[in-house]
Amino acid sequence: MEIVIQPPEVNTIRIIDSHTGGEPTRVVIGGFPDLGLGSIARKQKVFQAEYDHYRQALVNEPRGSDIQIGALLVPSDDPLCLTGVIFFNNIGYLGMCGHGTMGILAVLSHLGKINPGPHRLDTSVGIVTATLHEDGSVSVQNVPGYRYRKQASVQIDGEKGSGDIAWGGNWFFLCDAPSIDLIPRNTEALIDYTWKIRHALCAHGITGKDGQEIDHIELSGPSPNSEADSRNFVLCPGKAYDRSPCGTGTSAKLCCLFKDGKLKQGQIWRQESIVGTIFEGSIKQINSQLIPTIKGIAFVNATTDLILNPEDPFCWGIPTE
Ligand code: PYC
Repeated sequence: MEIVIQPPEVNTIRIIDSHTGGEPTRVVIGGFPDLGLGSIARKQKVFQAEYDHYRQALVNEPRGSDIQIGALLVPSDDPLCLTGVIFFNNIGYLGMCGHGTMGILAVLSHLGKINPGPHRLDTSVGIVTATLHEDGSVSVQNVPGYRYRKQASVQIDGEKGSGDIAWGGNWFFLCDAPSIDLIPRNTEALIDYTWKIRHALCAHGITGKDGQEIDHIELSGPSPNSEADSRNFVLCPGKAYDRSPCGTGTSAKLCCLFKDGKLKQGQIWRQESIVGTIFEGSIKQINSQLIPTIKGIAFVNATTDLILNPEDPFCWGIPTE
């Protein structure tokens, strides 16, 4: 299917914005340079090497903000896939993005390009199947997840702490919340705390598989909402926190719960975010693989053509470094 819709003018990029549980996704549907042929991972490398200034123009200030996630739709080599997608943020690129995948389906439905049912999307870390339901909600069957290390030790503020290291399409360090309540009023303290964990992991060479950087930190705690099983706070790579319960973070959490015998196959886990939005998650085991599915809903809130004016000193965003 041809998703790309060219904007009417050169030097414009056509985007559609949405949010999923409060977390924004900016889907790029036209006006982006051709990234050539090959896998999504290869196209992502070309994006990074040759067009990183487009990433900055799309998600950084003055057009975006630190919390903005971008999703560039690109053709997939796999004829069974609806589209390929490259996810990016204020500092770089993401493997998978759960809330962003829900946003893409909401956008394609808004454009009349898809009907309810399952749709395969090709990401740089593998194929996911996202099902659009009649009520607009979306279930994302993610790439296989796993717990890489149980209760890895790390010094946080001179005190010994520990957490699980797990893959859910991105790398996560998952630990219990400290004595700071997981409520919006405490976001600054929670950012400080999780940023210290992030630095401690780097300083002590604690990584995911094959030395991959753990760039998301997920705190879990009780929820004041009796409908949720837990509330989380997820620090994203560029120091923004996820307003949604984080699809890949929830996937990583489901794998840990399953391994600890706290969640059975098919059992629903209701993961709440710091702002009170919920994803429903479940896990199934196929042979030795754990396949997480997460369900939520995204709302389209803007359709825009961004203008790339060479006279504008911040045409390519305000530099972040
Ligand atoms: O939903 O997977 C997610 C996600 C990753 C970063 C922000 N949201």
